[in-house]
Amino acid sequence: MTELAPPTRSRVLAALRAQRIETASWAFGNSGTRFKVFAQEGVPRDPYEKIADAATVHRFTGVAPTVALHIPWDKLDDYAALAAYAKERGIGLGAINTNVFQDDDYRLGSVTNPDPRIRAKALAHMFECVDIMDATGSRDLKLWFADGTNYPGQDSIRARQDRLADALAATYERLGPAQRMLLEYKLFEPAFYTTDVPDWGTAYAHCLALGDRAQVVIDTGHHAPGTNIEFIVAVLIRAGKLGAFDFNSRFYADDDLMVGAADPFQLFRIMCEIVSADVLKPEAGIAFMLDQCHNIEPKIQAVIRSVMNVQEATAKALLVDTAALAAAQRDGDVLEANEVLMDAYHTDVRPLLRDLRGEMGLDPDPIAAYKRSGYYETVKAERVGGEAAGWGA
Ligand code: PSV
Ligand code: MN
Ligand code: MN
Repeated sequence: MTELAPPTRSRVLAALRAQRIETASWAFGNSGTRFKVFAQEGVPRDPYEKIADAATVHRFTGVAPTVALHIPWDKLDDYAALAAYAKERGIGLGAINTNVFQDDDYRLGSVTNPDPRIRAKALAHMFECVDIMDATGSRDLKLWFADGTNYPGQDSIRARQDRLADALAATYERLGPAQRMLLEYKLFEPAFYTTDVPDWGTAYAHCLALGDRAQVVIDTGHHAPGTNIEFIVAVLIRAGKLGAFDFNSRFYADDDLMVGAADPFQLFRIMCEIVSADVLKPEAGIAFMLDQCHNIEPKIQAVIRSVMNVQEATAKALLVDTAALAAAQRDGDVLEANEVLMDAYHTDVRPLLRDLRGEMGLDPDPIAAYKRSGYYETVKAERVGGEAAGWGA
């Protein structure tokens, strides 16, 4: 990398130092496809051990100070005790994810189910998750609904939207003043004909009707191939409705592979929208979370790598020469504008990130440091005969 001018260098380093990436508890447990879950040694046996793994990621990266929970995968009697344990380990508890998709009752949907008894059960779970947020001090309630239909005529599309709106409104009412509701969309799966929240437009329309504390989650794996995700990012930022990302990468559908693995250029383009709108800083309120499954690769190491991938894309976005870009755009110089962006993308930012880690008192190479630490060998020896609930359960 050519030498950066000192003001640029300190601006970029300050932004990277302030960056926050939230890990997910379920990334540390066993997961797989519908064909096979490959069990790994040393996986956490309970939410406490997942927290310990998340704290390990933070210890080596310095920018992942919170971990999201999924209920009931992380069900406990005492969430305040879990929050205290996390604090002891140097991290906090992040978003609370609801789970209204893994129960036989939800065959025809949860909050959009035609049966009012099932809808009430799903709503009660959402309220329970807000109670958990009260105990953990979490700011965000994250909602993803597997609801939809498989066959034309199976149910009324409009009636299901009405039921969804009712459940969201009741949950929104239950939130405290410092709490937010984040609504995630997904094109398809498990429903194959209609999905009740299939796209950002539907999520946006519901959030708009609810109020300021309802915002949209962009899961990068939840779109049709070829979708321009950075366009969605730009539109939602402009509307003040981008609440969070679930980062992961995909080659085909909702692959949940490591972010930045399939398409690092897409991740860069997304981060360019974030940086250019000045919403990278935590105070801007956008949560950058990982929602991934590490089916065949070592999990903690994969989460560390994912954090580093996000940092690399962010560093490149921060290096875009904004003055040169603005001038090229003003002049209508299409190729020059594109080249300014590509120059930043092609910069090798790894030395800069190594320097950042050094300045933060971290090992410049988090993966090597993690491997040297012997953490995995220790937990492998300790954690025998168990497997935490999660996708693999
Ligand atoms: C659904 O595919 C999803 O992306 C939602 O965020 C779930 O809560 C999550 O996966 C669990 O991995
Ligand atoms: Mn997700
Ligand atoms: Mn998903």
